Amino acid sequence: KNAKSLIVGNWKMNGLRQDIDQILAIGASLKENPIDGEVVICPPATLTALAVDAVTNLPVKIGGQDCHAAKAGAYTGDISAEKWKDIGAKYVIVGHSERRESYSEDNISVRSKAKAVLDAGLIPIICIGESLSERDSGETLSVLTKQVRECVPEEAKKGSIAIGYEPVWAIGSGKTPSVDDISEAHSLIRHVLTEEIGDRSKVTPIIYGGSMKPSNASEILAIDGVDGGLVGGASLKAEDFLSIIRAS
Ligand code: G2H
Repeated sequence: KNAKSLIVGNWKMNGLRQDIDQILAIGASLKENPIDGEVVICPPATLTALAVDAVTNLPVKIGGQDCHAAKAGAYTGDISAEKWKDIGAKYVIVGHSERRESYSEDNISVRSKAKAVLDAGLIPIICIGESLSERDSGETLSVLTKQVRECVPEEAKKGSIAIGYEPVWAIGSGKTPSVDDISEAHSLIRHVLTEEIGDRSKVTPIIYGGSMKPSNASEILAIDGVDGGLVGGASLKAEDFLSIIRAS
C-alpha cells in the first residue's frame, strides 16, 4: 500500500448530542490501542464543534460533510471551508453522490468546493463513482476518468486530498462490487490521478465507500490499491465502526 490508511465515518443526517459518546468510545479505544492510519468522523454540522472538543487528546479527526465554494457571504444555510477550519475540522467531504443527486452538484462545482477546502488548508475527500446504468452500459471506467479529471483541482499538486470511490449503486444498498471490480476502479483512479497531479498521487489515499460493514471490511480493505474506507451506516455505532477500523 502506498498511501497512509484512512477510515472515514460519514454520519450523513444522523446523530444527536448524546451520540458524541460514540465518538468518545472510538477515540478511547484508538488511544489505548492505536492504528497505523488516520480515523475521521464527519457528523452532521450541528455536532461538529462538540465533536472537535470531544476528541481533544484523542486520535480522531473531525470533518464536515460538504461546503460552499465561497469563503463567506449571503448563502443562507451553507457552510464554507473557512468555517470548518475555524471550528477545528480537518477534512471536508465534497461531491458525495447524495449531494450530486439531491442538489444537482456537478463535477465543476465539486472541483470548486475541493479548491475551497484546499485553500482553507483542510483536506477534501473528493467523492466519485458510477451509477448503476453507467455500470450496466460499460461506462464505469470512462465515467471515473472524467470525474477525476474534472473534480480534482490544480491545487492538489501541492496540498493533500483523498479520493472516495463510491459506486452509487452500492451506497446504502447492501450490495458491494466484486474484489476485481474494486481493484480495477482503484487502479484506474490512481492512474488518472497521476496524470493530473503527478507524484502526489502516490501519497493520496483512495478509499472505498458503499455498504462497507464489519463482515466485509477486511476483504475490501485488503484489496491492493484500497487505502481505506468511507463508511456510512456502519459508522454510527462505535462497536461496528471500531471493528471496521481494526480490519484495516
Ligand atoms: C456511501 C457510504 C458512506 P453506506 O454513502 O459515504 O454509505 O456505507 O451507508 O453505504
